[in-house]
Amino acid sequence: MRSPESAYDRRRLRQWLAGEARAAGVSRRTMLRLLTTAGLAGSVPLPLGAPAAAGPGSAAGSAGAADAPGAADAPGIVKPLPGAWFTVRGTNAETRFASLAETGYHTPNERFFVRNHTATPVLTADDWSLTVWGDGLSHGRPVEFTLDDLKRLPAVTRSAFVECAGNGRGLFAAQQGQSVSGTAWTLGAIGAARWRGVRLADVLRRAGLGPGAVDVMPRGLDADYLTADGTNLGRVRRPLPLSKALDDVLLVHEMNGEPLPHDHGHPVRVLVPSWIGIASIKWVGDIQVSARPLYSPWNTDLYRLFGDSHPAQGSEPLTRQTIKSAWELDWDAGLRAGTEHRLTGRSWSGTGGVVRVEVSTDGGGTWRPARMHDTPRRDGWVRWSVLWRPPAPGPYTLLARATDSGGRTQPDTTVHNTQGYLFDAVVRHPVRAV
Ligand SMILES: Nc1nc2c(c(=O)[nH]1)N[C@H]1C(S)=C(S)[C@@H](COP(=O)(O)O)O[C@H]1N2
Ligand SMILES: [Mo]
Repeated sequence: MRSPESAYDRRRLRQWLAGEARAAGVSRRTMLRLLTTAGLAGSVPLPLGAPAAAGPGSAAGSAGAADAPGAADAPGIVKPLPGAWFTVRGTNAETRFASLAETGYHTPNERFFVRNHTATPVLTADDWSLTVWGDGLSHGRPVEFTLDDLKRLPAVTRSAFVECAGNGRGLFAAQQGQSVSGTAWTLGAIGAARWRGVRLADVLRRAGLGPGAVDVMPRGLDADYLTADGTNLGRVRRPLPLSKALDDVLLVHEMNGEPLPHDHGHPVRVLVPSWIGIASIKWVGDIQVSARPLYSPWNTDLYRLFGDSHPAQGSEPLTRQTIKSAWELDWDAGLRAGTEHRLTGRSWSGTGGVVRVEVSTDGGGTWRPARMHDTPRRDGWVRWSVLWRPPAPGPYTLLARATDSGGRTQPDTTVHNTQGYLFDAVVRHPVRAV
């Protein structure tokens, strides 16, 4: 069965092929790959040496990106990263899942994971503006919004998690013996917050959304991203289909009742509920509205599934998050044998609320239901608990397996992909009874 996203991708490709002639920043290589995927290579003339998508010059936000004072151990992250809460991974900070046991449903801003391609730009709300531009606007002229302009639109508050597409990536190696590229997160590249902002739909309509628009592409004000081999991919940006943009996407300026912290996109970020984290562009400075399909490295070479089990030219661009569970325990946590413990964890899914969690304390031999503490909600997680008395000292393996409202259950293994996205397998969590 084709997913709506796949149908969407094909529609975009058809629109492209229908001959809106200009290449909107698509590399020849990318175009060739897309055409090959669609079985159309050779049938369409390719624009040679197409220029990178050009923004409206300096209109892409007037805020200056000052160099962020980085924490000593994570260059570019502004907030403190105490070891009890975070594991630093390059320019990123992973939340230690065990530290969430002390928190409620929402992840405190201080403990929320940070995924930075480069460094947090320290921006000032007063200097910030958002430029909405592109040939998908009916009048074709760029429109600017200040934060005060946004705040005059109807306010929306909602809870949602933001989770990196690579969350759990380290388990491809640790649990499945497979090598993948990218940050080797365990399970803490996720946080849930209460966000406040405005509907992107309201902003787009206010900007003069035209009938021909098909894609919108928010872009961050952080620095250009250079890959390990030195290729400049430009500023972080990823197209969204207009249908999603008009559905439930927000532009948010508050996180858990506070102004959005610097590391999480101050003063304004995009929030794309239930989709992979890269869709939720931080420090958004401009949004291109296009009558043609848009491409960026973040929906072509990145954030698709590549590898032996996937189409030679990659899957469709990833959209919704997958399903996962995590124990609020350190790896190899010590638990007293012969004592009853109340163990806790969380489960979530991008395709529906989690309705059932089963746990095993004997490495998967026997299973029993966990006690659920939250109502299943789309875009949210559920907290759960289970009582367990380790019978004798020694090593044990804890497992938790979630099922969502769509009937999807975590599998035993995740199909490999070279960039380690969307790990969804039941995690084997080692503990020691002492
Ligand atoms: N401008 C910009 N937006 C960005 C990123 C970035 O590096 N720059 N990282 C993305 C990725 S990959 C993820 S997972 C989320 C992480 O959001 P957080 O740092 O607030 O937890 O932000 C997304 N938005
Ligand atoms: Mo991410």
